[in-house]
Amino acid sequence: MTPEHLIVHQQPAPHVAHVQLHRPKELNALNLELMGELRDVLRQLDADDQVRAIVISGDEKAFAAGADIKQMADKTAIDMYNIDQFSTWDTIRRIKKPLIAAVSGFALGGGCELTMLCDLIIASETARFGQPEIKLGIMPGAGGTQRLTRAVGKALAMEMVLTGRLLTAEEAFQAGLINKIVPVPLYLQEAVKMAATIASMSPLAVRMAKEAVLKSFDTTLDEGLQFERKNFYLLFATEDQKEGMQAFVEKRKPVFKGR
Ligand code: CO8
Repeated sequence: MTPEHLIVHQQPAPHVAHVQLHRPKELNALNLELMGELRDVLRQLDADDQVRAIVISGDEKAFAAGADIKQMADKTAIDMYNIDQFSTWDTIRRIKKPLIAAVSGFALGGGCELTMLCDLIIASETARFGQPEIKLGIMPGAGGTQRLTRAVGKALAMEMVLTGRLLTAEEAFQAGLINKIVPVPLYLQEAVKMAATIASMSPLAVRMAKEAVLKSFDTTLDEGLQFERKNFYLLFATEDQKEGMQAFVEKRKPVFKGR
């Protein structure tokens, strides 16, 4: 079924897909329908051998201004419990291919949390990152207290979560939240370029490397090192490892096939 709140741009670069959040009048506020569509589209792209990296963007004014406040306003705790919206987020967390957020304008609340669920963040100069839920009498619920703290440290995370202060792109970059800042007309192009670079690598190596980096968030150093080592050894079972090393020796570009 064609999604209503997303636009899927096929192949802006070889083996790259681009999913655009598309509720422009609501600053791409993440209602349940949009998040359900995003989960389904990402699952399809994850299963598509032609896709090796996925860019997620909004538009120039907003990546996403958060969860849809109007949809949540009159919900009870039991409604929220029954809706169980975070199972959608858990599914997105398990997407194996690299996700690159291309952010311009507002990335607030759930929008900021969605960028942090991605593996890399490219921002325009106008990007603003924040967790302003405290101003609504709630708190972040989709990883904002956990991923933000791991990314920027306790002092800044506390300030953002407890006061709702937004970070400029420059502050987000200085704090280590994002990878790169570019002028507004280039933010999407730059994210696609980053995705294309990743898509030119061995997809199996990319997948196992992503897995290993993410593992570092929820395990001990000892277990993480064991996990890394197993993935490292496993890659020597791939044709791509033979091709990558042979190409280096022969001074040519490797052609990775994902086997
Ligand atoms: N939800 C619903 N509608 C929104 C949202 C939102 N989060 N943000 C903006 N809109 C709507 C506005 O109501 C307005 O609609 P209308 O024209 O019908 O009045 C339209 O988008 C344009 O917005 P503004 O007129 O307010 O635009 P401004 O440029 O003046 O201001 C701001 C932009 C500063 C971004 C402002 O809109 C704002 O403060 N938005 C709310 C930001 C916010 O508080 N986000 C956190 C939401 S709570 C949350 O994310 C919880 C996360 C945990 C669960 C995650 C599950 C997805």
